[in-house]
Amino acid sequence: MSKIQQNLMSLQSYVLAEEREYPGATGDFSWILSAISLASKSIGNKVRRARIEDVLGDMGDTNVQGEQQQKLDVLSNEIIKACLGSRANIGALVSEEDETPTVLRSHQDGGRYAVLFDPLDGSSNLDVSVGVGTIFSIVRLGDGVKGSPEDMILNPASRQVAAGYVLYGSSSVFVVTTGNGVHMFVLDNSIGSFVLVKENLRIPETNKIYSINEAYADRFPGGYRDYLKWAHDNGYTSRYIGSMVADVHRTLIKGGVFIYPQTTDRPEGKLRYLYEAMPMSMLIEQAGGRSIAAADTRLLDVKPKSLHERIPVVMGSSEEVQNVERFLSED
Ligand code: P6P
Repeated sequence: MSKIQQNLMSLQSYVLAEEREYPGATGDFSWILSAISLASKSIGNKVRRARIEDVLGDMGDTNVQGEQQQKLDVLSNEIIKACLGSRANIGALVSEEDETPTVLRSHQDGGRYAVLFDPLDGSSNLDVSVGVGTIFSIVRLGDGVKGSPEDMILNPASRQVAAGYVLYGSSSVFVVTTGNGVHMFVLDNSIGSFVLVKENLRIPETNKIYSINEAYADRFPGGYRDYLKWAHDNGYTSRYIGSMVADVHRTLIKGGVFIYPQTTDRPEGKLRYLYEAMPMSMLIEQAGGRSIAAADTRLLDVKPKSLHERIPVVMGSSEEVQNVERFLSED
């Protein structure tokens, strides 16, 4: 791959080149990722022109999460579903914005994958131009699994086979893994393509940065409070943007730990398992980091029980996650 790497390598050609290394590969991933890439270019444009096209602000409606829907949440959701809907190997779409899955085709009719996504994570930050993003997970539906799309997606035979996000920040950054390392692409607007900027990205083993909303500290379980006290006494710095994609991207690039714990008023935590924590955990692990939901509990080992369930998150550099875990296990 290193020879190819020296040339201009687009996301599409990279995934196709990677698939050619697997004789049995069917091109499924490139077909789905190209739809996500197309959708993200369109969403990125909307985000950048939000103030000009007056699509900021809320819809005056709430989503299944009970959260105020932003106009761009709805717009982004429609864009992704329109782009993915035409891919013949997708059986179902699960969106943070929709209570039930969008069923496209049965397993028998070729629907071998489900795509789970948060169309515009962090959208409440849009009106202050903070980085927001799209998070996605590609789940291969278990062969022969029967039942509703929810049953099929939650069936243990179904498994996450690819994950990624697009961060609409100072540039549009597409970070993806298909289980063979983490690769980063940046949108080159002059050619309209995501071009490879980093192959096999590795998260730094350690860095004294923690990312958590300390305003809720009084409501965290004691182990988190003890960890924060230790971090304060050991020269850590705090970085918190309040947009998961931006906070996790910084953690992936610079190292450190991103934490969203359970609290007394949110006993399961705030972040959604299937289309936020699960894809981000696959990326962090593929980059050499760790992701846990509690002490001695690898997040990806937690069996999801419902599509919109929430889960506590501690993810980042392996050493930094271990520092948090030490205090959680004493809890
Ligand atoms: P808080 C954005 O609303 C989001 O879902 C994530 O992107 C982000 O990490 C989290 O919520 C921020 O939550 O409670 O700190 O505002």
